[in-house]
Amino acid sequence: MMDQAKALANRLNADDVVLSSWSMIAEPLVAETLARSGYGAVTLDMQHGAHDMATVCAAIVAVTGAGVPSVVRVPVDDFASASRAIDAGAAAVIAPMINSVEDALRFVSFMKYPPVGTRSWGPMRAAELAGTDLMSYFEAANEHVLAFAMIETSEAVAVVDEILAIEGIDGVFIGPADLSIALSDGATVDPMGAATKTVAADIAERARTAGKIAAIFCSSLDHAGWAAEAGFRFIAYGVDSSLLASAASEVVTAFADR
Ligand code: 3PY
Ligand code: MG
Repeated sequence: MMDQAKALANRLNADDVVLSSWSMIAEPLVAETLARSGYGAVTLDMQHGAHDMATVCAAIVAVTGAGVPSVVRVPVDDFASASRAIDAGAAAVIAPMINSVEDALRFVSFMKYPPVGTRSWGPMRAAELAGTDLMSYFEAANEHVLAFAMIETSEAVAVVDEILAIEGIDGVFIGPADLSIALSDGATVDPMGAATKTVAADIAERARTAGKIAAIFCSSLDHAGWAAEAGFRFIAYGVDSSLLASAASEVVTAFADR
């Protein structure tokens, strides 16, 4: 079986745009369906989605079996789950609300083996799914298994260059909804608004200058297209529950209009 962490890292490092779907329904078959629909990755959301570690482990098997990399967004401050997700075979982890250099360093410590971090040994499942032996996994893991720090608060924006400079932070992932709440001081949620886009595009450029990957969550096809133009390379667009709801309502409307 192909090493999906290596495949994802290689694509992103080659400046390829990777479109990820977003799995909130904690059902591995749904994640697998997204993987088989042509997406470049499937992100399993433990922060706002219904996934727990058991469904993440099962979904990683299903998505990997479809030949697609799995990415896991862990809950806030749950760096232990980051280590567990990559032990289970996730190609990358997205950590929400990384608001300081200290938060970022702590995230790295759970994601990377020494000397970069202090990740604990136990990647049997990851090596098995990647079709590699444990020593080869160990030698390549720090390079191929990606750590994305979410930038979605004013505190994070203020120190984004310092976060980008940290060895072991492979990229930054913009959360435009939370960012818009922060930028408006709680006045609105406007993930696709001009103010949010300006700050996000600036961060994408800073990431690229630092040699790191720019990633973002998008809420429409236009938004995703804008993100690709702005230099984002890992673009999450397409939430399973919304995709299902819109397809279902199209059917109901079409039947009513027949
Ligand atoms: C945000 O927009 O705040 C996110 O976290 C996207 O999932
Ligand atoms: Mg958020």
